Amino acid sequence: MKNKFYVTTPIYYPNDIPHIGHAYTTIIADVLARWNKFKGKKVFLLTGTDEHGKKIQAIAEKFNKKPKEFTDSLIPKFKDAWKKLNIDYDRFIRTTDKDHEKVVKEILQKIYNKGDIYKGTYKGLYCTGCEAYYTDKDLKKGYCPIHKTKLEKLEEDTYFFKLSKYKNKLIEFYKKNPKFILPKNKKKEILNRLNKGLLDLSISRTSFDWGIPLPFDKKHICYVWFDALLNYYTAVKKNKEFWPPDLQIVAKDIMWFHAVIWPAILMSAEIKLPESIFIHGYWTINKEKISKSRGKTININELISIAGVDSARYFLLREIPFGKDGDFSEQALINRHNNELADKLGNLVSRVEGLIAPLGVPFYTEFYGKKNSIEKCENKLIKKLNLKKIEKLFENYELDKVLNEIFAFVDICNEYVQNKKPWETKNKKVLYELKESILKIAELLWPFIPETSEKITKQFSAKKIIKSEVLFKKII
Ligand code: ME8
Repeated sequence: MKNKFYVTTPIYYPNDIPHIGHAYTTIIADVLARWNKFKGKKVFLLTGTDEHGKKIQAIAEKFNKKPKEFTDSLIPKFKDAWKKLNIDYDRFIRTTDKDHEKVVKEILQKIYNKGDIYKGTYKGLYCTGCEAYYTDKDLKKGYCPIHKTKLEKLEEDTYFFKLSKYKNKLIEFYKKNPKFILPKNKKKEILNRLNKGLLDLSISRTSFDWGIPLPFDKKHICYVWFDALLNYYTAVKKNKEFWPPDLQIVAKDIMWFHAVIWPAILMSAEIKLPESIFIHGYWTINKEKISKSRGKTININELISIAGVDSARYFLLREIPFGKDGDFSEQALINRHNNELADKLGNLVSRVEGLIAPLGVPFYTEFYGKKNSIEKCENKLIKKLNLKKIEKLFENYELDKVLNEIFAFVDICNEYVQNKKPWETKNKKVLYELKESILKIAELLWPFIPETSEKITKQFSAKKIIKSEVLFKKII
């Protein structure tokens, strides 16, 4: 089935409530899902939580709870956040879901049977924050390159997945599928690291028990990343027509797992690989890494309380080019809310509404009521909208540029009102052109700001347009 779009977010660790970083990835997925839905495709949007492993076990212990009891208490926070942000997901998967456990065991057994898993011992440095082993050369000044924390020396019996066997196959795959790792600079980074060598991957633990036991050796618990990555496969196992994922969105912190380990597991399990892994940048807050312990974090309720849901969605996608890092500040969000959503879009809608409202139903009848009346009426204004360009930008996931393009057209419409002065000329044709253009703008903005878009569409498709409340109140 080509007419489908399967898009995924990472499954987040429910060790805390979600923040703007998680919101960013999830909103991108939602925007692209909505766009593809609008284009008539069958869409599946997956998100969820990654609940096994040492990190979750440790935090649950801190709260005197069983791991599952602890994660159960956090799941509503994620679901509530996505609901408030209007994320229209098709499944919220939890790695503790029964069907997922079954899939993980099946795949492990399959790979084991074909000889891609063997037993050995592992000595190494482990970061629980990353749930990953590091070698000396990965470290930054002796500390974890991501968390900047000290690493634990671990030595344990473990099963290894023959990851090294797939090094050349992966390189070959990237060459044949230039869109597999996006953007290009990230592909370069991955290739550089891959060319330095690829070690086999330790995929089981015996030092704790919170996870899925290996089907061929129950004393061993499956490594959390091996378990987690397979969620993307579990989620659509019953809707096979969606496989493989068309787009998997992650940030650079976990690109290695998604661009190297994940496709190698799929190659070993003889499952078709995803089309594209898109690696986006990192948000900082006032130039600092998001960190709860240092008070540098913004949760979803705080984000929405600044200027509303649509302004938050708009800001996150508009502020930074897709793939680049960005800095979050409340003032920057307020500026975009005031200067772009209120002054440009809100102003256009309210002016045109105000001009059409006094005309009542006769305006509608003139342009829409009679047979063929619309065809007779050429819309010169709407022709200035470059739809082809917008489609192309959507295809390349350049969402900030899509918004740029739509807002350039909003500017054109505002200038049109200014220049044509329909309040003086009483030219209804101009109003018709504006009305149709506004409906088109609303349609194109639906993936980004669905609530506002639906309000505009409802208002401007009515037979009798009436003056309604302002869409975006300015924040002073
Ligand atoms: O890594 N800027 O979960 P996680 C942008 N469970 N995006 C950010 C961000 C930031 N500052 N902080 C987080 C895990 N993200 C694993 C994933 S998938 C099989 C397992 C987003 O809760 C971004 O998408 O640490 C990043 O990749 C993800 O949250 C990490 O979420």
